[in-house]
Amino acid sequence: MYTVIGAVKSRAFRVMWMLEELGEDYAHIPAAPRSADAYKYNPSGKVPALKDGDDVLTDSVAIMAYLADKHGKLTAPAGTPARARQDAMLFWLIDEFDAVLWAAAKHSFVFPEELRRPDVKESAKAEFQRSADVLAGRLEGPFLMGDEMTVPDILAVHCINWSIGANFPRVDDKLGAWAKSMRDRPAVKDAQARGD
Ligand SMILES: N[C@@H](CCC(=O)N[C@@H](CS)C(=O)NCC(=O)O)C(=O)O
Repeated sequence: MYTVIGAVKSRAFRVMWMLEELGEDYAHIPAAPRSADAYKYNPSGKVPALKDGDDVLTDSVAIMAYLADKHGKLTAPAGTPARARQDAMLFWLIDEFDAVLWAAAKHSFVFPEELRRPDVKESAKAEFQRSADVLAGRLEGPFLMGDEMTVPDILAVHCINWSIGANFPRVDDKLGAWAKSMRDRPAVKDAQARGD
């Protein structure tokens, strides 16, 4: 059985959602970032981590990719052009969504006060809005990569949820309706219930 380390209100939610979609059972340790439990599984104190037998894996996106490959679901097969396109979407989302939200978070509450530059948040919001518009333009099928749900869907929706919590600009109606339909999936509700 898997063990997910990380509070539900952190990037650990991505891994929990993924495991729910896969129908895999897991234990959950709701460790806060930089808590003793977080350091126990990751020397950087970051969450999430995933324990799979004797192996401890870190980084939400690496963990999701590992699980997708291991179970042969929510991914195009490795070594195919479809997979390269899926990975390109994943890395684009890390650059343009996750990194931008994280920069704003660092300058809001992560960095010590003397290192915070609050005006960074304004450019981060503008950058996010531009990227959200690009993503809305690319969304054609029921899922980001077309007919099948894949790992980038989880990453994108988690970042859109994060953007709402961080008071970023609302994404446009098309992207917002899509994100809501993803949020309504039973796997999301089940992962949320594990965190309650
Ligand atoms: N790229 C990593 C980022 C992990 C990360 O920064 N997690 C946050 C919580 S969502 C954290 O643990 N922050 C504490 C810190 O940066 O020291 C991932 O996707 O797992």
